[in-house]
Amino acid sequence: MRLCGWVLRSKTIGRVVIVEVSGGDVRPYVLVGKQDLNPELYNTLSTLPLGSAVCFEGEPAREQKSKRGTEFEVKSIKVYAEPIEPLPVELVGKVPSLLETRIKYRWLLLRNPVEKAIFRVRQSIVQAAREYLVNNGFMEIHTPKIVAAGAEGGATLFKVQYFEREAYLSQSPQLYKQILISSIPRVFEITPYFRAEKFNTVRHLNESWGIDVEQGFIESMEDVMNTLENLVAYIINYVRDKNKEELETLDVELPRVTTPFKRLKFEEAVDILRSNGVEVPEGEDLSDQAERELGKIMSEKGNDLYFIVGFPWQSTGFYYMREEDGHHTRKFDLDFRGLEIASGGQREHRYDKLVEALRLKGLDPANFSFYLEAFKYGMPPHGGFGLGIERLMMQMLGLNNIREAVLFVRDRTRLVP
Ligand code: ATP
Ligand code: AMO
Repeated sequence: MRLCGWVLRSKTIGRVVIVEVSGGDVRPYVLVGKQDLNPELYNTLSTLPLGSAVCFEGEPAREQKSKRGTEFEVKSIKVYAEPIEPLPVELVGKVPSLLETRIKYRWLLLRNPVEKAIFRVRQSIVQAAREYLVNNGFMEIHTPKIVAAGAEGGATLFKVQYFEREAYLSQSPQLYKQILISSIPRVFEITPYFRAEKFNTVRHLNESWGIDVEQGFIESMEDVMNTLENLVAYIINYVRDKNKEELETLDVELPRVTTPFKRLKFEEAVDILRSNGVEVPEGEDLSDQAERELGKIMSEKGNDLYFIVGFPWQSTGFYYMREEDGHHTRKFDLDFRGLEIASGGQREHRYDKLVEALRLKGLDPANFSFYLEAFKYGMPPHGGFGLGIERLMMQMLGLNNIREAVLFVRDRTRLVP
């Protein structure tokens, strides 16, 4: 077989040279050249500069002695490119602890098994999600990322000049996935979210990715929560089964996930926190510190993943259905060890109520006429959610900073690479 990659590490021990090549697998290919057996190959391998791009012909060795990767018996090797400057970062051993360096040189550090493993898990998450959703009758859609109206509040909109008009980068496919429920019963999109989050936190990006789902003809919010918990369980168990090498490389143990997840009413969450001495001001959303505390308390009871349901209407988006009591909404969050990884809920599908909700939230229905029109011609009860891919990765892999979960970071200070 022919395999290709980059020379990651090279070591000569007496008459034996061992070269590690970082290629398509998590673990490197290990090429062994023995002077006594094949002097020509030994010479070529011994003089390969670190970082060279090479392809080799060979077969996996019958005896696998290396702990670092798969050993190959090499028949021939060809060099395609050599570095013209020394590598700017150390690619072997432990990945640099300085996040700054990791972000700047991620494209090169991906030759390191640890860095590569993170993004192979990301790829599996997307693949598992697509597999689960398609198998359950959801159709994959693509909606515009240059939009005329935001759905998640004006404060985090990025403005763009769209010819003579002002437009925005899409914060979420919310309005479009709902519009499509007027003709397709189940849709999903794997999509970027652009949000002008002004602060630097370890769990916010300005360009992040989500798995967005919308489901029509629901009986209640429970239908949507079922879809989300089954999807998350499917994704985590998929990675657990298919990414054993990656998880081992990252030193991560992923317990098997079972459903259903615990449902906690918002007021219950507040009570639990207060009885544990955490202050929660009346009428406010949970602070991130309160969320983390709640995560610890829930994990101790064996609930790493849990829903918080029934948020006060004043703190939620206009599109969530308001309960009869006027105070609560059919909105839920899904938290994973104290971090919100998804939110969603049942939507207001009744035209008049939706117009009223826009007004009550201080928004001008005229700006949403393209959206409202879809509610005039038989819009069924529906609901959905957005699941943050990087947030899910953080909690699955124990990453401390969301910036570790994205190839090219977009935050307040980073626009390159
Ligand atoms: P999302 O914006 O996706 O709904 P979130 O995690 O930002 O999720 P919020 O409900 O907006 O959740 O906020 C939860 C807590 O996090 C709040 O206490 C809020 O003060 C804090 N928070 C939200 N955004 C930021 C930010 N950009 N920087 C610092 N703190 C933030
Ligand atoms: P929400 O605003 O809660 O809901 O976003 C859904 C999920 O997306 C992730 N997320 C982010 N991750 C990193 N950086 C960010 N700046 C960021 N913003 C959001 C989080 C969050 O839980 N339209 C609704 C969803 C719906 O109701 O269908 C929405 O966007 O994991």
